[in-house]
Amino acid sequence: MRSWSAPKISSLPGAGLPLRLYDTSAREARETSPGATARIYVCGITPYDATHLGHANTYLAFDLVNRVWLDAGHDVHFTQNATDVDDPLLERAEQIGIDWRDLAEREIELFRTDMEALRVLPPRNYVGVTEVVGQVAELIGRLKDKGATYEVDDDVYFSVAASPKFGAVSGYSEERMLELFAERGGDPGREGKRHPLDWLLWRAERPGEPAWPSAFGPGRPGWHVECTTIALSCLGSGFDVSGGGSDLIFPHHEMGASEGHVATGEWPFAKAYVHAGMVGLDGEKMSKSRGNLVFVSRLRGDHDPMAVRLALLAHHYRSDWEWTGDQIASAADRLARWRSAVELPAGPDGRAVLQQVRERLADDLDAPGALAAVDAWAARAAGGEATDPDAPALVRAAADALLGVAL
Ligand code: 5CA
Ligand code: ZN
Repeated sequence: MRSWSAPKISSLPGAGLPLRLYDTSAREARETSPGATARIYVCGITPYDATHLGHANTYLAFDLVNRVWLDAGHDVHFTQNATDVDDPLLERAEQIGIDWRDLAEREIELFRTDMEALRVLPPRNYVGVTEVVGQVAELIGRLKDKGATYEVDDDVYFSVAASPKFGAVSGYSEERMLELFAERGGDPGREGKRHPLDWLLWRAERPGEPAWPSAFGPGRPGWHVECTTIALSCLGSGFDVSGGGSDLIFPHHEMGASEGHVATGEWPFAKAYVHAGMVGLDGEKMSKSRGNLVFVSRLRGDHDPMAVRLALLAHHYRSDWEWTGDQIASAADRLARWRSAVELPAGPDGRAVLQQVRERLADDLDAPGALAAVDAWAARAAGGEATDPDAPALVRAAADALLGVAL
């Protein structure tokens, strides 16, 4: 499917630093060590509603990963899916009386526009699940050949007993897994399953639902196997980072890793699992199903998209935080201060601020620390420190290339 347009990235002098990221499966921060090409898969939207600030926050975190790797001299191969056929999408389409394909297309297009406005670098492969249903069925066939699947009525399940690595990503207890599985689209109580945590790979056709032909009869992919298929076919196993919000740790990334491992015999499926915190509103996680959403499209109608970007970057990507209306005003102030400072004929040492921004971002994406470094420079420039005539242009370039903020 069409990706979105790439913003131009300013070039910077010198070289960036190796990136350390908190890896959920290692339960500590570790240095990423990509080859010449760094490979990253970031789970995309389920396109039944507009992009909210929680989504944007997650995608900005991985945009920083992309930018830090580029700055360190890597080519970045970034892949993202769109879950363009799934229960919530079908339900919403039915509710509002439009074709599910039209709903998905409309929301994906709005998502592209939002990502462009926020200057998020586009994926090299932007893949809708409906484009790869045949490949998903093939992967399920491979899992079947390994004896990892069984059927309940005509639905195909993955047998958790077939996965020696199950639990390695989240490290959660079985009790916690069962709780989250029930909350997040799983069916622990379904009769006929061998283990409550076994998960759906292929959902047999139901009346009125879309279906594709397959070796297991007509139906559609289960959720986790879509991402496993797309990641394997675009990036191959052992890719550098699998990313998403922390609500994807379990079951999604846990189950996807097991599928990848059993299908290929290779481990790790991803070298690091990286998760962004949840953005809330009024004490609850911002989510489409709860309806407590602040849409990017609405916010950027009233404010400079660069202020929206700065408002999100003001929080560390791993923290859970609450959106409040005043945050956009302080981000707009910050943007104005930075913009005036880079218009000055000179400022304090620009190389020093570039080094600080690089260091802060390389340290598990400390964006608030990077913002503080630019704040301090801008304040000194505004106060009349003018030792370096190259500094304004260099700070402008650093804000653009590393933080994605066009001044
Ligand atoms: N299509 C699946 C992934 S394969 C999905 O989770 N879609 S989603 O539309 O629900 O979420 C898209 C991305 O935004 C996911 O990475 C999810 O973890 C993240 N996300 C969802 N809600 C929030 C939130 N409130 N705060 C931060 N990130 C969120
Ligand atoms: Zn996914």
